[in-house]
Amino acid sequence: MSTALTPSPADKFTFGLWTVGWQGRDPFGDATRRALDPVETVHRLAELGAYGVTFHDDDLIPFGSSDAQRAERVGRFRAALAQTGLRVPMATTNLFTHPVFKDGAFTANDRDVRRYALRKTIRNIDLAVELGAEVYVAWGGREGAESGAAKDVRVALDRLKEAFDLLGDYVTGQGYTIRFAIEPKPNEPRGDILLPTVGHALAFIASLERPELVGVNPEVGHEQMAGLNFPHGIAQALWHGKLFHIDLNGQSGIKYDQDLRFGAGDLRAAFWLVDLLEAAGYQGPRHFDFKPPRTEDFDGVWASAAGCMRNYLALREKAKAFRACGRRSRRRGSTSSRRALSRPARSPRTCWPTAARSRTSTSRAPRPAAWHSSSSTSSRWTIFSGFDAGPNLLRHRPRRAAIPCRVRTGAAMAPRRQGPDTALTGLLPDRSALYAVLAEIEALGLDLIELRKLAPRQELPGSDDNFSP
Ligand code: 3MF
Ligand code: MG
Ligand code: MG
Repeated sequence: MSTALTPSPADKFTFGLWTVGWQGRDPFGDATRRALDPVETVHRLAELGAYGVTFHDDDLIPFGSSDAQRAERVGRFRAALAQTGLRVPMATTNLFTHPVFKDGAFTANDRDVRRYALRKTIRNIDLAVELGAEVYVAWGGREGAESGAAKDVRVALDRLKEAFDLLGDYVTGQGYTIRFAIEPKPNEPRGDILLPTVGHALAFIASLERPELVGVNPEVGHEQMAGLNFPHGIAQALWHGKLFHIDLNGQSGIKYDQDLRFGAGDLRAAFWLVDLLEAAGYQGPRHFDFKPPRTEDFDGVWASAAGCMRNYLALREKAKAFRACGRRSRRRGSTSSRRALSRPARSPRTCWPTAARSRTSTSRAPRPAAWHSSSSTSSRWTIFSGFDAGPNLLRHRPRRAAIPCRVRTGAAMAPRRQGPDTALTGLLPDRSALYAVLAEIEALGLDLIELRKLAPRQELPGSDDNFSP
C-alpha cells in the first residue's frame, strides 16, 4: 500500500470510543455486536495508525459505577494509553442517554436536572484535563423540543449561556487551559435542537462571558442533514478563529444522522473539506464520529475505521495534486487561482484592520484554527505579510524582557533588531505559510495583535509609525 495512504500518528486521526464501540442499536433494532472494552479499542486504534481516542464519561465509566469501579476503569485505560502512546485530545459528556435528561440537560425545565448536568460535566472535565485533553466538546442532543409549548427558547438560551459561563469560570478558576467546542445538530433525537447549525452556534458563542474559551465542533452529517454546505460552514468557523475541533463522517443528503464512514455520501464535499482543512493549516485532530454499519462484524468495524483514515489521506493527495495543478496554470497567467481569490478588494495596507486599535477587528484576520488570544501571554506580535512575494515582516515587541525569537517556520524568517522590537522578516509564499507562523506563535503562547498585508515589493516598515502595539 502506498505510504501516502497509510495513516500514522502525525496525521492526527482520532476516534471516539462510542464510534467503533457502537453496538448497532437503533430506534427499531437491538444490538448486533457485543460491547467493546475501551482497552481493546485503544490497542486496535493504535495498530491502525491513529493518533488518539476520545470518550464520553459514560463510554469509559458506565453510568452508576462506584468510585472503586471508576478508579479501576480509568486505571486500565491510562495503562493502555501509556502502552500504545495514544493521546486523548478531546473528551465530552453524555447528557442524552439517561432518562433524567429526557427534557434536556443544561436547558431542562427542571432546575435539579440542570444542576446535575453541570456537576456531571465538571466531574468529567477534571478527568479530561488529567488525561491531557485540550478540547471539551458539548453536544446538546436533548436541548430542544417537539412542541412549541414545551420550551421557552429564549429562556432556554439564557440557561445555556449560564451553563457555558459557569463552565468557563470553573476551568479558569482551576487554571485549566482546556477550551470548549459546541457541536451543532439540527434535530435527532429531539424534533428541533437548540443551536442547530454552525452559524447559530457562532452567534451564541459571541454572547458568552468568555467567548475566547468556546468554539465549535461541526460534524459533516449534522450540517448536511439540513442541506447545508459543510465546507462553507467550516470556512466560516475558521474565519472566526472558532474551529476548535471537527467530527468527520459521511451523510447521503437530508435524512436521519447516518454517521457513515468519512468519504461516503457526499464525496465532492469531502474533497473540498479536506482541501480546506489542509490549505488553512488546521492543526487540530481529524476526529471521526462515525458508525460502522450494524451489518458488520468486528473485522468490518476495524476495516471501516481504517477506511475513514484512508479516505482522508486519499483526498489529501487529490487536494495536493489539484493545488499543484493550480500553481502550474498560474505560471501560465491564469487568474482563477486561490492566490487571486485571496487578493483583498481593499488597498493592501488596510485590508486587515489593526487589532491593537480595535480588539474585535482581530476576528477579521485569518488565523489558524488553533489560534486564540490568551490572557497569560508574555509578548505581543505584529505580523506583516505579503503573499504576493512581497516583503513580509513579523514584528515582536516583548511586554517585559526580550524573549529569544524562536519562530522557525519553513518561511525562513530572519530576526533583526528594530529599536526596542525584534522584527522577523522573510517571504511567506502563501497563506499556508502564514498559518504555520501563526500556529507557532500560538504554540509559544503569544498573543497576535496585528496582521497586515503589504503590497508586492513595498518597503518594509522601518519606523514605529507603522507599528501599533
Ligand atoms: C450525535 C453526535 C454525538 C457527539 C458526541 C460528542 C454521540 O449525533 O454526533 O455523538 O459527537 O456526543 O460530543
Ligand atoms: Mg452524527
Ligand atoms: Mg458528533
